[in-house]
Amino acid sequence: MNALLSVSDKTGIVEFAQALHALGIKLLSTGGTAKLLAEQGLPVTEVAEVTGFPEMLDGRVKTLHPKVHGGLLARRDLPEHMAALKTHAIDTIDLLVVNLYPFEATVAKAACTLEDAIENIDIGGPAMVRSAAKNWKDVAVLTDASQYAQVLADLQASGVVSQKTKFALSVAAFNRISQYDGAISDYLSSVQFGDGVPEGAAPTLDLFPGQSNGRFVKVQDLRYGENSHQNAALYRDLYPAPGSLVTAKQLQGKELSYNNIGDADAAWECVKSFNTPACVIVKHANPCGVALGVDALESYSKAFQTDPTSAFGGIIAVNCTLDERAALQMSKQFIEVLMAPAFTPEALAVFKSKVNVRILQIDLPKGGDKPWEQGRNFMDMKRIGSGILLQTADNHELALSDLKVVTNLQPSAEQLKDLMFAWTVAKYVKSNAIVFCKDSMTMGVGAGQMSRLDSARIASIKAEHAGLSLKGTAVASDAFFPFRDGLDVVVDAGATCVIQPGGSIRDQEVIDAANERGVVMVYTGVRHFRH
Ligand code: 93A
Repeated sequence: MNALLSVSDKTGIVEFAQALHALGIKLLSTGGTAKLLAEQGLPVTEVAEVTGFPEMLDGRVKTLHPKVHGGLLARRDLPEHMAALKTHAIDTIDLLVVNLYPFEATVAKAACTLEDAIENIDIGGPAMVRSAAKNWKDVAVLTDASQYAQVLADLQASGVVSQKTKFALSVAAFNRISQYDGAISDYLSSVQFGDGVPEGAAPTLDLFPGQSNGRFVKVQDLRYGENSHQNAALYRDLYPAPGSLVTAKQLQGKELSYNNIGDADAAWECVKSFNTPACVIVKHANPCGVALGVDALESYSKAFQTDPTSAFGGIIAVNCTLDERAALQMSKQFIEVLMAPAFTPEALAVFKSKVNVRILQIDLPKGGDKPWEQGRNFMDMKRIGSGILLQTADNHELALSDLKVVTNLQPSAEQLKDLMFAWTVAKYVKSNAIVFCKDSMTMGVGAGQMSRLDSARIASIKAEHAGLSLKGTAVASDAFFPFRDGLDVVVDAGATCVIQPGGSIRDQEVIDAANERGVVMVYTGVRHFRH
């Protein structure tokens, strides 16, 4: 039996080689490994001696040779294979021990250059591992020192490595190669995406728009997760969409927490839906105030009024330049995160002393037809016990022409505007969502209730607490009213027009109620559940 040993991490290799030698197994090895084994008095043949080629190109070509790969890949059960080995004077290699150049450890070092990383990409090692792992029935392939004991136990017990062990080793080998290649791809992608773009390389974003393919790369470890006993990290798409939160530049403030990032994303996704100045304030992943205005100041002031209590410690996003006037107004409240596409120097100066406020500058998406061009995801995912739920993202955008008026009363132009605004906001509110709006401002938000009726009641109560009148408001419901009771609650509160998907078996009951109460109702034909 012949064993080829070629390891970068030499932990335990001498003892393992001694045990193999004691079992009568012939040892082949590459430069550094061979030297170490020979120093320990072990009889070892250099691969260069077997191939008849010296290691060349600074060691880049050591084992890439038919004498090595033939010995690994030949099927012992096929006479033609064995005959071919004989013709070319190739010996079988029955046991392969390889661990790879330390790519992961190299790039983890702060001082690592692109050249260091490239030199630590192992080519010959993975090639041998793949050959051996493919031919697992005949070759045992060890890719980690933790596997030495089991292989020795097999050999000492029966003189061979069991089929069960060999198959497990083959699976582990392919897993290791996949992990290794993943680390290389992640690192090089980060270099291309980040500041370390090699001279002459085109920026990633224009090269492969939207080709994320479900690959994620780690951005950073987070201090903790949703709660302090949970570990967490932030990953981003390999090729993030321009205008998405992960492309943000943090201009000041403490490190973002897990919850900060989740809430900031909810606020940013909502605020970028509007193409006139808008402000969104988020708490616990739900908008607690959304408004349009002539500028950042006006939209913020309106959004704040919706629910000043909840806005405390909130996440604020605007989709326009944040100037000094807006900054002065905002600085009166406790803010966790502040986001805008641009800040005036005077606005930034306002927050200079408030070192805890995390300020993020995020470019708005370029705009275009594709979700990616709008900074949107293609796919949504949700973890469940031992599984993952995948769906295409909810990127539906309602056009005025999609609306169907189902009541005797027709909406006025103003009502239509508020209905469209309310509908856009409702899309970002957790279900069941009920959103009262007037004059392009949220007046009451009911979120995340198990019954639509309760969401409607909560939205009204919140408006009352904020001292807002719901008289003449527009209401959006993210899904249909199953009964007329929900409609009655919002009309009792003062709503005069309602937007909802329709589609309940009791639609007629709800339409009749709307006509009876003298309000406008329009259908969208789509719903926006968000959980
Ligand atoms: O430079 S390589 O990509 N080319 C090769 O042909 C090759 N063969 C083995 N790297 C190669 N190796 C790697 O060398 C092994 O994967 C192992 O990590 C390392 C062991 O080298 P040494 O025995 O000289 O310390």
